[in-house]
Amino acid sequence: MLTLYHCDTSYTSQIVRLYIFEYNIPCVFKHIDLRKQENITTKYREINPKGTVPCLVDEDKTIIGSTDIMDYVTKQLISSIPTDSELYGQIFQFCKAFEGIHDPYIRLLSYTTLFKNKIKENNPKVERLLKLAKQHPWKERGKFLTRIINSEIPEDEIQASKDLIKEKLLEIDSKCQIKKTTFFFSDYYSMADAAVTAFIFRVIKLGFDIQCFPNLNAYYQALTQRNNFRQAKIQ
Ligand SMILES: N[C@@H](CCC(=O)N[C@@H](CS)C(=O)NCC(=O)O)C(=O)O
Repeated sequence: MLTLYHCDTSYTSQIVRLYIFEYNIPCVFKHIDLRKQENITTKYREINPKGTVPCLVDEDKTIIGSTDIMDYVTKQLISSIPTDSELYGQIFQFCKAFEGIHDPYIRLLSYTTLFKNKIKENNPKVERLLKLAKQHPWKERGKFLTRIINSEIPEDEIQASKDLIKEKLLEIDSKCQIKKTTFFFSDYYSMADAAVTAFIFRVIKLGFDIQCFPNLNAYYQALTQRNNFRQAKIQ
């Protein structure tokens, strides 16, 4: 049986949850609360030394990272998807590159707008929070969290993230306009559909208006009507 370590509000966990529910993959879900820094406890670091979610465990195998997890699940359990095709390779590459939008752009905006106060509510002592950030097994992440806690993110960095996300929305809208397939790349629901759905959900939460991207909007609305969107409890 697969075990997915995830967090309810984590964007990359949401991608994997969408995919797992779309294909009814039998899986045990274990919640790691990022607001309480459960991801950097010794216990969780024994599972994933990087201290991130999502992380999939299948008996003696551990897979870290949303695209690699979906790739693993597809190859092990979804026989209807031809994983040796050129199309599958393109989908995989798209999702890998898309991870680079999350980190740093989506992450920076999520922390500066949505999560900062939530983390502080769960950890009222700033000193303790800074200590935890220092203990982060991924040094760069720890430094990033320290900058967030100390409100050290300059406005131009925030603006650059917003500009990059607008560019991505435009690209997705253009692709939705010209595509001849049911889904983003293919006539089957692929990991790219999961990644793009979670991305659009998050950017709406971050205050972006998607009404000015009509093709993207129509594609997104259709995806939110699917059962997996409800089951994956995207929030
Ligand atoms: N590229 C990875 C990113 C994983 C990642 O950064 N996850 C975030 C949540 S969305 C996390 O674990 N953050 C906790 C931390 O870095 O302390 C993926 O796609 O899975």
